[in-house]
Amino acid sequence: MATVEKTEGGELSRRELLRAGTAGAVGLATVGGSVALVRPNQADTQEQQIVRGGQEHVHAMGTSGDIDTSLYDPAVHLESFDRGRTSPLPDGRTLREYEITAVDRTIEVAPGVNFDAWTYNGTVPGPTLRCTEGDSLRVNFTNAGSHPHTIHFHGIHAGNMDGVFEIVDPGDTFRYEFDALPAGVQLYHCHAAPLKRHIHKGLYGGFIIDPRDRILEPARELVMVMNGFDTNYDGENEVYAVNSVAFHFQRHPIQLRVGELVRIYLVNMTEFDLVNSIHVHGTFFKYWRTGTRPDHYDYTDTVMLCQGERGMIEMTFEHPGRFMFHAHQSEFAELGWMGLFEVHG
Ligand SMILES: [Cu+2]
Repeated sequence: MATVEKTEGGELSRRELLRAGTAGAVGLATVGGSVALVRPNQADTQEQQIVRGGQEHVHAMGTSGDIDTSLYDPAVHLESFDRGRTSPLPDGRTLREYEITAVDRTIEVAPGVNFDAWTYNGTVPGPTLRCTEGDSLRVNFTNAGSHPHTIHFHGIHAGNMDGVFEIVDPGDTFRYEFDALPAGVQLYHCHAAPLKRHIHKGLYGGFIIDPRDRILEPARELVMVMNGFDTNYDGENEVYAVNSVAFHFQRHPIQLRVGELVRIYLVNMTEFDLVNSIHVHGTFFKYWRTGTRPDHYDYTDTVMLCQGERGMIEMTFEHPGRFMFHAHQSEFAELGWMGLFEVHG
């Protein structure tokens, strides 16, 4: 059994986590006792991060135990879409109304690893908003958090609906109104300064605008938001994941059938690292960058996305078995960005 070293002051760095990995424990597993992760400035006790240790079994790669999924389940987020409250408009279009509240919440980013997040509606990522191209959207935003926030939507809209200059202070509200344009895989995130911190704390989510004039083939639809967490506030991520929880889809493989069409809405919200990536084993996929041009796709098994970049994947598996999907940056994979498809014949 490997042990995880601590630096002076009790911090556990990402490099140490990786070194622990190469010694046999890999990734985020902690062995025996408890290891406190605290930011360099220990005066800010609100943001102390604690790793609860314990006498836990260590796997070859991954984490031991499981998270409490009663507050947030990455597998539920994977297939959940918030389509808002709809009502018809006189011009024949649809009005779609969403309620978004920013709240501070401690989330579990790996079994026993807590992170003091800032969230939209209590989860990281926030809800995946979904609408149809041309819909009239109304987003009622309440800031119930401890810091000023906004919602900045990627899309085509008026300057005063851009969620940059209209800072919403704690206790205040703001209504964003704009039309859903253009069709594709979009995203939203807080745009209050310092931007890097507000995004990294968890204020982001997927925003899917379905095309109006063409129906996508029926498919198993999955939302994967690639993200990372700087649990000791040293300016780099200690934990990587899709949908926030390290190795979650390795512990709980995504169940598929041979020949089943799978469509992944992929969004990269990783801070601190310029690019992230996804590699799928055992098959190749079509990839539409931003999902905006149906006539233009790549056929590959690996794509890389810059911060804020997103796209749409479609694929099927021709063979049954267990197939990994993960960042092709091996370091990210070993720190949690690793999952499995379990394909049944
Ligand atoms: Cu913010």
